[in-house]
Amino acid sequence: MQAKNYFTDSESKYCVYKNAKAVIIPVPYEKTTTYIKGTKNAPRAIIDASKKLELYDEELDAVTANIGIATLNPLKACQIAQVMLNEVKARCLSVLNDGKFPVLIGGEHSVSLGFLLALKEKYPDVSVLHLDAHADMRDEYKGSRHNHGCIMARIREHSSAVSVGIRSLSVEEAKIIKKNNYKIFWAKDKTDIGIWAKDILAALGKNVYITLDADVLDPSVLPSVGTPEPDGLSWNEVLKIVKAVFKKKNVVGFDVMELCPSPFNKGSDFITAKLIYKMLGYKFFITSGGI
Ligand SMILES: [Mn+2]
Repeated sequence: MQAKNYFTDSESKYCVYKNAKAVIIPVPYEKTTTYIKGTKNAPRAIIDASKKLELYDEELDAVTANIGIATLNPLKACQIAQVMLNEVKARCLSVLNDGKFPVLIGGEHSVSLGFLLALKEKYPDVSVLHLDAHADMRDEYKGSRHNHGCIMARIREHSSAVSVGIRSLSVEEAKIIKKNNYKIFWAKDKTDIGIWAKDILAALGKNVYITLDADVLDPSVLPSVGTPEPDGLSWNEVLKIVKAVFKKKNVVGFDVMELCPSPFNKGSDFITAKLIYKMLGYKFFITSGGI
């Protein structure tokens, strides 16, 4: 199950599954993307780029890799959504049952439902922090309820969720959000990120799953995504939000989805790898205190 090609280029003793506190679960699944294709290549690109990361984190004064970060073999992509979801759920659950912290890397966003269902077995009250340019609230899209544009509609059937950075949606999605009074932090309303972070914390429960679509970041920071949208969050804004959540909540798992690697912008792969590494650092090296 453990991959030979693993996240970071840390000494191999830290990457052995039995010693690892965190486990990377690569899911190179892509079936329903609609604009630029290629997110199935993201897990490989992220892992390749991660080997060039500096392992010392100057913000945390720590070498995050020393917690032990194992990497599983990429999940075999199957084109039947329900089978894929079941496999993602089973793999995430086995990592959770081993007492380790799961990090899923996609692949398209639709498989996050399998991760949520695994987390719910352990943490029935888990709430979801969703960072994304898109609302992803279509009940069905292009004939499938498991289209990547439906993921938050599926997730909200099981858990409460807070969506942050949203700046692209259909009129039907806007109606659903208004009707149900869903908590959305619109990109257009972003002013003071510290105030946002406090409001986001207030809207989340104790146990939190973070699902992050790479397109939440502004395309000037991270252009290689399938459906880029202007006026996204900066690197620092995303870090400030997730840091506050890691500090104040029990984050029980996270995913980073929808990077769409481009041969013309390898930097996006590296920045995504660094984001994952920063989030792992926050999980294991920051303690509760003020924000
Ligand atoms: Mn998106």
